[in-house]
Amino acid sequence: MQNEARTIKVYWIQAQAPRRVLALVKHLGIEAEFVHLDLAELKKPDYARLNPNMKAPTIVDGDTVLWESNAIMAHLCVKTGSKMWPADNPEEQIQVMRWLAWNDCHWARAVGDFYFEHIVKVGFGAAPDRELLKTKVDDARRFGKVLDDHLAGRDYVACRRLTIADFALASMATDWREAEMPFAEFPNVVRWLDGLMRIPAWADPWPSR
Ligand SMILES: N[C@@H](CCC(=O)N[C@@H](CS)C(=O)NCC(=O)O)C(=O)O
Repeated sequence: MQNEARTIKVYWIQAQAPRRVLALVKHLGIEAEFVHLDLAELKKPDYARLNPNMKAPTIVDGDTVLWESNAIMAHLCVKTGSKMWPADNPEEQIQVMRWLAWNDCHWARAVGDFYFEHIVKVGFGAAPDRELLKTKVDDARRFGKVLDDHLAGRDYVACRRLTIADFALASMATDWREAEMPFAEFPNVVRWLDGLMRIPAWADPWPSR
């Protein structure tokens, strides 16, 4: 799998999970063909054969068809030898996996409604439901504090360097100000998110359509 020259296909929509993969492809300088889909195209049989969840992202890399953005990011790192997924270091893998799991079980759920109401819905021209979000503030603060405490004295969430865990955790929280996530009280979270935005591929991951 290492360093093969074939061009991968990346199926994407403009949303947080594809953002991780698109940013990584750009950051690692991987040659890729980008296939933009609309929401209706996600549900068509041709795409459902690649990704039965009918969601994005999906990649096709030779005979490998892969969905789930975190698995795709790990695959791309293995392919290019990037230490953003520490394939040859089990101790570091455990660190990265801890944060990927925490993201899926806690963080994404805590910030997801803010992201959905302010970024996704507003993107479709609908108004955010701020009454609903009032009920989500406690969880956002609870897990925001966990992350803030962890990031004290750290620039990245795992392994003291940029890993796929940073891209996974940041993908819904990047636009936290616009999404009115209650993170102004968490200086380490803000410093980390602002720091990621200085990575060109993270700040602007979107291919031209
Ligand atoms: N856990 C999946 C999430 C995939 C997912 O939910 N993708 C969303 C965009 S962030 C999507 O395709 N939404 C369109 C839809 O559900 O119709 C991953 O990380 O790849």
